[in-house]
Amino acid sequence: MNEQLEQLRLKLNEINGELLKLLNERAEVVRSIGEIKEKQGVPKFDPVRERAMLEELTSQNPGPFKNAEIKHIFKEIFKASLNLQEEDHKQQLIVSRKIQPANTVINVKDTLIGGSAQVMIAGPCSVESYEQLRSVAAALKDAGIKIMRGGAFKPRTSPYDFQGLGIEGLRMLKEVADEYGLATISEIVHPAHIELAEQYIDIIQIGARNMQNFELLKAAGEAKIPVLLKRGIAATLEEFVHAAEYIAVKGNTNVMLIERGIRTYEKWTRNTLDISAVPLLKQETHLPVLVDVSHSTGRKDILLPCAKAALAAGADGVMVEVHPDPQTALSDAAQQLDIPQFQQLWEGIRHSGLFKE
Ligand code: PRE
Ligand code: MN
Repeated sequence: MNEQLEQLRLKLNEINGELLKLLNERAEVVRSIGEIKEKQGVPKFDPVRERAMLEELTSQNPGPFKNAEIKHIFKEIFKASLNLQEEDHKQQLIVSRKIQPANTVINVKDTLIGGSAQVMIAGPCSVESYEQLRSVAAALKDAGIKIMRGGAFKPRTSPYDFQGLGIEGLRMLKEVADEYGLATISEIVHPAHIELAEQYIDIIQIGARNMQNFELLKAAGEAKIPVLLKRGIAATLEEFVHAAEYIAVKGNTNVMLIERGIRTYEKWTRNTLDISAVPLLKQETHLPVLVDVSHSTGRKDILLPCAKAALAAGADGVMVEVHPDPQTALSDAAQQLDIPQFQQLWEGIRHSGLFKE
């Protein structure tokens, strides 16, 4: 009995081998068809052809498999074949690791982002006054932090909320950053302001609400300075990466991606920090990946564990909002750290053993 079973199984092994060979032979033919379709510019998926094959197969089917089962099996074969054709001709993005295996390392006033060291970017949500900027700049300088953020153009949920100081805010940011030897990052919201930004700031931020503002992305692609692209509040990683591609394809490949939380049903945080975005973006692209712990959480009390998680997940840096007197801040008052809280966070990060300097 056992011997008979053994014999039958040996026979099945042989048939499996034959099927495997045939399936792969079929796959080679499918690939050749894919080449022709690609040259002719016709779609790879051909439902009419698939239906004709299924009809022919079922009309010839001697059993014992029922027609429904034969259809099911062959549909799977067609699906795998189509995948093969699409995979062969998939458009590779400039920002993808397949095109460039090595990390893009961005030099911002001699601070390298995306290399072996991780960076901290900090500063107020909005530029409000010289006094405010100087307090933060002095604290950053003391802490050895080289890049200061500060918003001058603020796309706010309500048109009645503080909209930022605009170009004057950029001027103030530059003046104070120069005094303290810091590099700056600020959001730009209008394509016409990109050239102006180059005069005042070191990194252009494109905000979450503008992640798919394609004209702005194209304009940033013409800029000579790096771009920090924030993930949209409801953007998939696929959309995020394609938004970065809009910038890269125009010639500016100095693009950094920043996860800033996505919208979910959770209310205990302002947004939900998608930590899996970090390793996925690092895997799929060669761009530096950062995490904005302030906007993703909207809170002050869980920044250290979130920053540690980001660094452990392979982020190239962390961004946080700091204000000398958060209660009076003109935007994002609830989430900005005061200077002692910031210093405590920074100590915690540096002593965690996770921050590579
Ligand atoms: C094939 C693959 C995908 C199409 O949807 C239809 C058929 C197949 O696997 O048989 C081959 C093919 O591309 C074709 O015959 O045009
Ligand atoms: Mn803010």
